[in-house]
Amino acid sequence: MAYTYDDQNIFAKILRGEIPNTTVLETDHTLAFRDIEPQAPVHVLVIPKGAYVSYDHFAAQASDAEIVDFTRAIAKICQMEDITLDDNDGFRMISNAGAHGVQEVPHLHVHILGGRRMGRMVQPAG
Ligand code: DGP
Repeated sequence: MAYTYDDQNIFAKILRGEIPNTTVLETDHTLAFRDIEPQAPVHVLVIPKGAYVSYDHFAAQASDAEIVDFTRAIAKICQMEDITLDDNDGFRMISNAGAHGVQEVPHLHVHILGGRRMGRMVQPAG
């Protein structure tokens, strides 16, 4: 099945520099920036620069270089934000996809949340 990517989504506009962001890290294939409505003391969004709508799309079709870059960027961000498990209290990582995942922005993003206990993972449907 083909994935459909809407290049007018807000993160595509951020990647094109049409909308400002507070960048945490930029690499060859990845951009990480602070969420505009943070849900925790640390709330970073990590996105690939490529046109992928969801994690399954990325995992299936991105190049090895993109996948390695994205994954290593997540490690780096956790270190930069002091939420790694080697010396800190950890974090939650979420990637919503589609209607059931309640994804608002249709460009793959991973939320990295930390700095407080996150509570139960899944809330009642809303
Ligand atoms: P999701 O429901 O997983 O698609 O989350 C989308 C997130 O994107 C949500 O936490 C708010 C954030 N967001 C939406 N618009 C902007 C924006 O213009 N800038 C930034 N930094 N974050 C945004």
